[in-house]
Amino acid sequence: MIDLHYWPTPNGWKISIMLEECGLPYRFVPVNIGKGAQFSDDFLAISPNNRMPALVDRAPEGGGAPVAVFESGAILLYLAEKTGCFLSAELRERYQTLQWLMWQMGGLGPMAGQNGHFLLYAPEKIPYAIDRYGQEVDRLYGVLNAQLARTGAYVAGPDYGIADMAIFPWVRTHKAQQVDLQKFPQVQRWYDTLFQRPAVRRGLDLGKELRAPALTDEARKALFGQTAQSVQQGEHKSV
Ligand SMILES: N[C@@H](CCC(=O)N[C@@H](CS)C(=O)NCC(=O)O)C(=O)O
Repeated sequence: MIDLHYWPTPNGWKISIMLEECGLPYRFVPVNIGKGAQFSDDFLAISPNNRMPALVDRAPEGGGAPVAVFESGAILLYLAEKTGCFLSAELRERYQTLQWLMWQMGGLGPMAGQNGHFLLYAPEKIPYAIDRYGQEVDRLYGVLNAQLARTGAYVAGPDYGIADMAIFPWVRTHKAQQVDLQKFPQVQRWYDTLFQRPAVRRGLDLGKELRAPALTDEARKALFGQTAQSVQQGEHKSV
């Protein structure tokens, strides 16, 4: 059995979608990041970066002790290797997928995260930050659009895979990111295709009733203002 430590956010959806696509049985363990659950000792033991998602596989290949994995890109890889699904074994195809997975992890995810922060959560509107991240997100959508025009199908080629599952949840937030998908017809085409997949819908639905309509003061306190000192001294342990 797999334990999925999760909260319904874009990085969490990557893994709920993958688990649903693979049909693997799993148990959903909520990590309420708005209440500081990411700082509990039990969670930090499997995810020392105090971020979700994280996964514990209690029945790993070859047996032995449970395997714990944090970072959504590493978890997608782990599940692809465990199941043999959504990542080709052929060298060129495999690295097509891996490079787009890394593009999401190092580019689209962090940039869209900062874009969303300065648009939605920053206590004051800082035009330079909004322009800086908005422009980079716009550039990344352009790169994605051009790639999807080249493949005519999925991000890494003719087959759907873990790169699509990593990128889709962030594109799901395009409205909040103030990205107009009409500017990116290939992204729109791909987005609509993925959105029709029943497993994608089930993945997006996991824990949706837990999503808070707005950022509360308590959540702001748990999520923002973390420093090297505060995380080492357990200052955010509110639950
Ligand atoms: N690179 C990480 C990012 C994970 C991440 O940022 N998760 C957010 C929610 S989307 C989180 O757990 N935030 C808790 C916090 O900021 O303390 C991954 O892809 O797994």
